[in-house]
Amino acid sequence: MSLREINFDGIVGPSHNYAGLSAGNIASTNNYGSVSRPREAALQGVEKMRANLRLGLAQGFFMPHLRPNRPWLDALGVGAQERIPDSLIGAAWSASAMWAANAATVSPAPDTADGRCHLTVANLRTMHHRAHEWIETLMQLRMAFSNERHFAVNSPIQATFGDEGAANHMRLAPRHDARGVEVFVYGIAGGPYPVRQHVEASRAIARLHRLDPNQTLFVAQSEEAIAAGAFHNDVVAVANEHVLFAHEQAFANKGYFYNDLRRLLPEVEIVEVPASRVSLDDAVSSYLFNAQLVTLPSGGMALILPEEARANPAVSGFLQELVAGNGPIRETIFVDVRQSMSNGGGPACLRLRVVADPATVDPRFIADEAKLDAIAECIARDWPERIAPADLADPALEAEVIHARRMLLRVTDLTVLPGG
Ligand code: SUG
Repeated sequence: MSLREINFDGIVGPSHNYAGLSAGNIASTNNYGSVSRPREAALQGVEKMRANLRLGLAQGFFMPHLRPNRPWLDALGVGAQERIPDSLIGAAWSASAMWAANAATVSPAPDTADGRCHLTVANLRTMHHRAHEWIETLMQLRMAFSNERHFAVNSPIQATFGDEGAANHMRLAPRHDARGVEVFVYGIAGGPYPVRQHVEASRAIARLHRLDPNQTLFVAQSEEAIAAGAFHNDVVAVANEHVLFAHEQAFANKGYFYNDLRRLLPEVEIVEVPASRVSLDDAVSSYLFNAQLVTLPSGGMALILPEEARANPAVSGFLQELVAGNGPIRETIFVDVRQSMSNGGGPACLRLRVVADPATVDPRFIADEAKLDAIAECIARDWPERIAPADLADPALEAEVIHARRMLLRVTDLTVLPGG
């Protein structure tokens, strides 16, 4: 059994659009009403996966969900052929399942009492356009990780407590396949914005995953970070193996947190970015921390960053110094995920990390070059080129996006999913 990190990216669905649905997510709010480019968005995502494969990283993917979500609308009393009420149309059409970091919280096998990798699907209850994702996410995870000798897939935490999955969870370990420290980050207050991760949800997940309480930390996000637009912790911090890369203002009581971390993992390296170098506003607009921090097969670590980070002078100046120094992060790689970024989703939002032996995962969810070629071909042929807000009411567009996704399900042999 060889455990390694596999990044599962959410393929951007054909209904990708800018509906301004996420208060506290500045990009989503600012781009409300813009014309989206679903084909370009999805191809940008495929290119990111392709680049990661070429780095020698293990790559998987999840399917976009059935949108508009007619079964959900049906349960809300909107008949199959009926016009969708304005109050529901954005949520019904949202392609937000692309942000796989919000699909689930994952505790790899070395951390759990039963030696299995545990996944708990996120309820995403705070934003109503995301609160209906978990049903199809659960189906896909139960397929991808159906091998019960190696995986346990839990249904979501009751909606009493908000849970947004891996975006608020970090794991630090000497190596991916060694026992680690799991850090659950939650919100208490966020100025004018809703807090999306509740500590009670995090505690429940830690119990359900049978984590060792002595190896588990619960850390509050700072209110200023949430107020500046860090609606998830992964907008201001990212961890990989023994490295934590974080903004100075990410956490409420960082002194306690860093002390605990150093006690539990003496080899930890904390790379903190001072606010005097990169302000919270620059961190949020550039998504510096929404990078994938990965260990390359050669041993060093690289940050896979959005182009927006290179374009920001304060951030790119900092990054140049970072890789020139003697720290653990040796390389920066920039990717164009602008369509996703315009809704507040950077490279790290688009992926869910699972430490597992790829041979134990359903191969339909594992990427290789040939499969990515076939997926890209389907997207280039069938995904709409653009969607303006008014188009969402068009029955012809509805038929087009349903057809496009069905074609993708055929290409990937996943027609058992809804709408297939
Ligand atoms: O939940 N945006 C997503 C972005 C999620 C980013 N994920 C992580 N940080 N891990 C959100 O706010 C915008 C959709 C719209 O407005 O049309 C949206 O849902």
